[in-house]
Amino acid sequence: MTVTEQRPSGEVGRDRRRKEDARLITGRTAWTENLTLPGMLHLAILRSPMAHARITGIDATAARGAPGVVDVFTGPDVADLQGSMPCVWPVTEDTVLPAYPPLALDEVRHAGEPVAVVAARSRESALDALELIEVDYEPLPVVLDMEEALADGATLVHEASGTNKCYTWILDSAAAGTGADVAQMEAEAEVVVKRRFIQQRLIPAFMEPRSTVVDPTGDQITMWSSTQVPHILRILLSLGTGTPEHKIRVIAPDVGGGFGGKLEVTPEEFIAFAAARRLNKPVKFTESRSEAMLSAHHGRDQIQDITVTARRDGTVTGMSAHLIANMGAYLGIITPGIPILGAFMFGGIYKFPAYRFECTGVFTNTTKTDAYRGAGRPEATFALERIMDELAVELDMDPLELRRRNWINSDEFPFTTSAGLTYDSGDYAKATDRALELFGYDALRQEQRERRDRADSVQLGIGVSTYTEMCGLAPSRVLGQLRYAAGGWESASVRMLPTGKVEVVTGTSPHGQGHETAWSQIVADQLGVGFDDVEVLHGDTRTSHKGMDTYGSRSLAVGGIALVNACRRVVEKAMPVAAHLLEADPADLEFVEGAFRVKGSPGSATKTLADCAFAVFQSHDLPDGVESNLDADATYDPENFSYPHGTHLCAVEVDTETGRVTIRSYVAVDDIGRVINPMIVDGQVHGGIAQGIAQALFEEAVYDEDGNLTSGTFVEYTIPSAVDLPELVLDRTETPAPGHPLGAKGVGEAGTIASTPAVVNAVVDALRPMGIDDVRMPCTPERVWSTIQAARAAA
Ligand code: MCN
Repeated sequence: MTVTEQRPSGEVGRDRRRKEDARLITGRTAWTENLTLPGMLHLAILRSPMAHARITGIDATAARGAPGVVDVFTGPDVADLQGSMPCVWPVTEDTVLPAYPPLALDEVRHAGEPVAVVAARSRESALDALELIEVDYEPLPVVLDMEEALADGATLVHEASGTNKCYTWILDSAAAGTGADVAQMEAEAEVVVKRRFIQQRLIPAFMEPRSTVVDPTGDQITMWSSTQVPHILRILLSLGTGTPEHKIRVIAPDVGGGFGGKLEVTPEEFIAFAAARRLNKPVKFTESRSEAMLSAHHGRDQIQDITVTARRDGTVTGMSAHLIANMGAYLGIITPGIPILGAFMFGGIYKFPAYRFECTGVFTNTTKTDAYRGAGRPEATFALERIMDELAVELDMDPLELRRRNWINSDEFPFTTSAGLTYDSGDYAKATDRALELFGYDALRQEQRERRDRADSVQLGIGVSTYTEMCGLAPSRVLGQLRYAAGGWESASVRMLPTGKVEVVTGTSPHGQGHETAWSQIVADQLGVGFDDVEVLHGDTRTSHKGMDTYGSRSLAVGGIALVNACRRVVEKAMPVAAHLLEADPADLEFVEGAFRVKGSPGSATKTLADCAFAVFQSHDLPDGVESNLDADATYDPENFSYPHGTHLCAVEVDTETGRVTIRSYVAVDDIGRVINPMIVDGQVHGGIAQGIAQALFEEAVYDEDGNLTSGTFVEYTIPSAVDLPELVLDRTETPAPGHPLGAKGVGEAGTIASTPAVVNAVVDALRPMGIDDVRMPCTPERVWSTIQAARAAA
């Protein structure tokens, strides 16, 4: 039998409006917050107003007597029930893993930490009663600055650990045997450029705040949660609370965005789980926007000391990245691992013969950090692309020329970098040439010269970012080497219904990415069924117990292959049935254009999968050994990551009198291999770029000196709206991924990773004649203006 690549209906590669959007956009769906169960109680959480304090007393008498209140409890009240928050990525053998009780026991370590819970008949009653709880805090000194936290004698976030250092993780190409020695390169270098970059702290501002409903009254305890990771949540709830796994069912209904912020197993979920078991009643907890900003994990927050070495002719010889990464007060499920995801990317698309990365994770009295779109890779790409521009200035070269001289050429793949990754494919020149064509690079440079010559108060800057990234998280073997506790495989099940319709159960857990649509397109082509004949089921551990969920732009690169493989198994299973129906030998059949026929005989009788599905349903007359169903499962674990790449170009106008930055044009040419749904991909790139621009120009989480979050609402924490964003010009080149049956690479984070350095490089480029060689993010008008004033004062 021959199963060739199937594209009979040409669904793959076609713009398809997203199936799920009608219900998502109109809100006619079961968001967790919409769920109401009989007898359900509402929870409200009292949070610490202090960044560091001992709890010396809690008096909840008045709250307990308040109208509608059923229960008030604190950490010690549920010490046996609440379990401990897990971290599944201790990156070194000696990573410090402090105890992390969901509800504080006797000390709070960041503002917003949960201290007490009210369960009441309505949310309003629960919130009102919170105000009646008296907590005595004995303030303790706070440590917020990462370098201060690492200094001798620093205030300790966790006294019992004896240190604020969480870990130090090193990747050295000389030691690993993947490249030369950076120290030697630095000693011999003709040019050395060093820079410190600050990755400010960001808040993943998902549209739907987190919400959890727990029903303990059935055979299983059922939790609905607005999460990216229902499968991971189930196993960690089980391990964290000692509840048998088969007695827990987790459902992620439609989820209103996550951006990494819901790649978490949260104290609030554990608290709701404990409350439901304590009260033996269904409970609901939905956070307010302020709670989300204060206590859902934050992202980025690194100090990056970068050194690049080169020869005068522009050949780079070494890259070293020395990081301090803020963990916050506690560890989320993968907090220590976030910088490590970037560790392999500081060399980007360039041939650095020597490479060294060192990161120290540090505890401070702040909200914990964890994944935020790109997780480690935007930070790495930013530092690399910024310092490539600084090196170009040092060498008096055009920044694009420097990149061209050093990038991996298309005939050099597969290419193993000095960081130890093997990039499978790419064509950096092609993407860059296309971007330049769309951007009008030469004309913009000309205009820039003219504005500089006439000392125009509005200067033009041009920013370049040529990137690659490792996504498609998997492979399990590599994750294991990095001490990540779980695997990276993904699963898919295809159920052929008797009438030829198809149900797909995927282990991915979409929260805005449109998997129902893209998976339907893949299945339609693989099985020769209609796009509308496919139903995609996800996010319920009762329907699918096998899944690793959605993050790290992994769903298509890993889950998509599992799906293709499952479809192929369906076809293989149907082959003897079709042969029987066609009265042919199975060895003589082929499956093309969605139907079985005798090989090489177009126009002859055919049987579709629907014919076969009905025949097995009847099972009146099947050959011996043929099962009465065509269902198939597949689990896939790739050998390698997925490596999308591209070139983003940005032109900004900077008003040197006011500091205002306006993006004049933005071109992104991405290469994500073959595209399943161009419309979805454009949406992913748009959203991704918006978030990258947001880091460059708008967003920053700020704490005051006492550890209060002063950017805790959208008034102080500025997320850009559509009017703040430029018209984006998008295009793609297509270098198929060799290891993927459809040739596809991931796209979910690419826009975010590429865009931040493109924008900041443009801002710095505009101000370069003033002697400015860096502007700290976000480049707000105030910060740009202050930088200009400082430069003028120094001149
Ligand atoms: N796709 C495609 N062709 C390709 C690559 C992808 O058609 N060559 C499609 C896929 O079929 C899928 C979508 O693009 O529908 C994204 O695919 P993929 O790159 O596999 O990423 P994931 O589905 O694993 O999504 C995770 C990624 C991440 S890590 C973040 S963060 C993020 C993102 O997706 N968060 C999002 N996009 C988001 N989009 C929305 N609306 N909301 C979020 O929270």
